Amino acid sequence: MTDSAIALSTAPTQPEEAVSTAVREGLAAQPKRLPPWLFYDEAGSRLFEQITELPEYYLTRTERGLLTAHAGEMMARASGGQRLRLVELGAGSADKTRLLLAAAVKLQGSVLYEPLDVSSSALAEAKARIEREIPGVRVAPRVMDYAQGLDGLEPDASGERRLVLYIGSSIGNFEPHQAEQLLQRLHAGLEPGDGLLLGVDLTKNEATLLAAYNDAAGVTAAFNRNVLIRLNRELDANFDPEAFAHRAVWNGAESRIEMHLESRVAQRVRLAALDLEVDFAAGETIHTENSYKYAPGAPQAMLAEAGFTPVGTWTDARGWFAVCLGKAE
Ligand code: AVJ
Repeated sequence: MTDSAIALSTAPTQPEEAVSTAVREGLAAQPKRLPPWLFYDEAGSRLFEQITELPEYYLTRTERGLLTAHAGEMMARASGGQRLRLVELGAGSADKTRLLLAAAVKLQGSVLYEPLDVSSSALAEAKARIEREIPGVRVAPRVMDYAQGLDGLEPDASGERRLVLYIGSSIGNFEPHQAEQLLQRLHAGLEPGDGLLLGVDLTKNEATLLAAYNDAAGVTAAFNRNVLIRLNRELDANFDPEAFAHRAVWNGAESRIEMHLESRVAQRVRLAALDLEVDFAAGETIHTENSYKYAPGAPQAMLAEAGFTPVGTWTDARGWFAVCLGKAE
């Protein structure tokens, strides 16, 4: 091995620019904050998968129940008799998506699935697994950030209708005005007859909401603190994760669950890669996530506001979660 090869292989990896910028801004803000997308490094993605299986975390289970019961009807209504292709925003592990893909194959024999994600490794895994497990599905992954809309998608020359899947209540991480803007951008990238299938968590009794984000096994607490472990690794920081308490609270005025990390003591943390020192007072918090919960009827109103005609809503018997279909005009 040459000297330069050794130098290259041992050089500290550059922190990703988006991470540095978000952390620098967020920890300088008052109150301090970090964006929720920082949760999803490899360990965080695994912890999130564990969250989805917790007894208290009703979201995934409830949405999966809706898709299990109604995927056929959802696909039929979206197709309106024409062939569909499915585009998924932030596909991740694409676990619940299989129910929709299987329904599309049943309806039309085969289907093209275009998962969009910023992680090329997650996409490659999803492609291999889905093509192996659901015959009739062809997967065409796109590495892209959908936050700015669907501009990266080439126009569809096949004559198929696009159905955009935005499930999992991911939209709940956005401020309502940002959510509205995202739906408008999606609408602008679609043709008349195309659709959007949106999964949204609904308002419900406070105890149920609080339990879902304060699970007894402490997985959500570990998920929240994992962001500090990520900063230790990627920004050469010296956070003591156990010196921060997990807090999840219901903010009724804003209709959202908030997650925070609360400094148990007065402490100074150094982030060497940013050449930054940050002081925390005892009890001071870092706001790490908002998870908005929508009132019944609000998802359909939001779709309509963005230019979609709401043509179907599926909810569970308790009214805890909604999957809504909007059609672009
Ligand atoms: C992936 C944004 C839907 O808000 O419930 C789970 C993330 N945070 N537990 C949610 C999350 C804490 C989740 N979303």
